[in-house]
Amino acid sequence: MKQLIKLLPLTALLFLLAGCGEVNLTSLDPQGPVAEMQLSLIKLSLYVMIFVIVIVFALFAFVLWRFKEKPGDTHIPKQVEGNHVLELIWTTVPILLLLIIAVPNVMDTFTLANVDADENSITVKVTGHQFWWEFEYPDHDVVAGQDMYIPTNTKIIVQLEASDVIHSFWVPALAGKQDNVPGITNDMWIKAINPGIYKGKCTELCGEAHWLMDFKVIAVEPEVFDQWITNMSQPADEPATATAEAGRDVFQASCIGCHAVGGVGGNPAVGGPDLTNFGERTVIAGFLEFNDENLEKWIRYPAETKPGNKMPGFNLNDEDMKALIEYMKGLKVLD
Ligand code: HEC
Ligand SMILES: [Cu+2]
Repeated sequence: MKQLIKLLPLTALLFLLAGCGEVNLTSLDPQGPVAEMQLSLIKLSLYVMIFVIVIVFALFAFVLWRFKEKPGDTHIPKQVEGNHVLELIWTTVPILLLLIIAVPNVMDTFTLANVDADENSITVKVTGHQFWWEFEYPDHDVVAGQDMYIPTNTKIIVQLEASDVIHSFWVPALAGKQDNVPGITNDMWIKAINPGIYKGKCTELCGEAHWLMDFKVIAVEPEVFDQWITNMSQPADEPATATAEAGRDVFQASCIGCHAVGGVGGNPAVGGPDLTNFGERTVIAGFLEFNDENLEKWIRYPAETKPGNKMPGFNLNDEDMKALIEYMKGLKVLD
């Protein structure tokens, strides 16, 4: 017991640290109406529970103190079995408390389940793959990998699907999690108030690299989003330099079969993320800091870098590698 007590401060510290972690990977700082509604429901239940616990413990302490057996006690306290007033109180108070929780929950559930389009809503089909994310904009014929661009203050209707196993789409700052299930489309909606980058994670254990299956929701002003959509749906720009042009040749020889750029290439069966705007990513494959060294490491040794992922490694010579990297960094659609 003494040892356990000694461990208490350490445990408390652990819980505190667990709360820090990455910025905005939290439901406690909502950035849109869905997350706000969900947080207010969490708080409401919490307050009701605190109220019940305080009352119950207070009564318990009072009873312990008031009816403690004292030396010389001869009678037992007055018995209350069948007392109508008491029975009424402990039936109606819990009913009232449950109603206080139930009414807003049911009302918000209807609001959250309403995935009907409004005049400026957009639809994004989100497909989970082992171990990366695909974002398709069916109204615009655009596909993007890893980063989900959305316009601010717009209802985004999200259609969740999966190509292999169950994944789960979670962007805590914008909404609670929901599963991507193969063969089923789950609908939800999100809305971001302010421009910003909101971190997301897969939260259904889906295989070896599940823990690295991170993504971002990038919310931009509607004008920027329109620009992004237009540029994503156009053929890729010509490479800016001769080296990048040589890099494009390498890409077309080795990579285009799995990765599309500017609407060309890719393969839904064995493919990888669309790389049209790859130069604008801040991480590679969801988690590796974006720089030349890591990009080379990824292309040469993907299996060691993100164990379990489905990209084969490429043993290119240094000149080809340099050109390929220059080409890939130039894949941008927003300037
Ligand atoms: C057989 C299909 C296949 C081929 C060929 C292939 N890749 Fe990939 N690639 C993938 C898959 C699958 C992923 C996703 C890996 C993951 O994160 O789980 C991927 C991911 C990537 C990523 C990370 C993308 C992102 O958005 O973060 C880069 C960069 C990349 N590949 C570059 C290349 C290059 C360069 C080549 C050619 C030299 C190439 N790939 C060839 C399947 C392939
Ligand atoms: Cu997953």
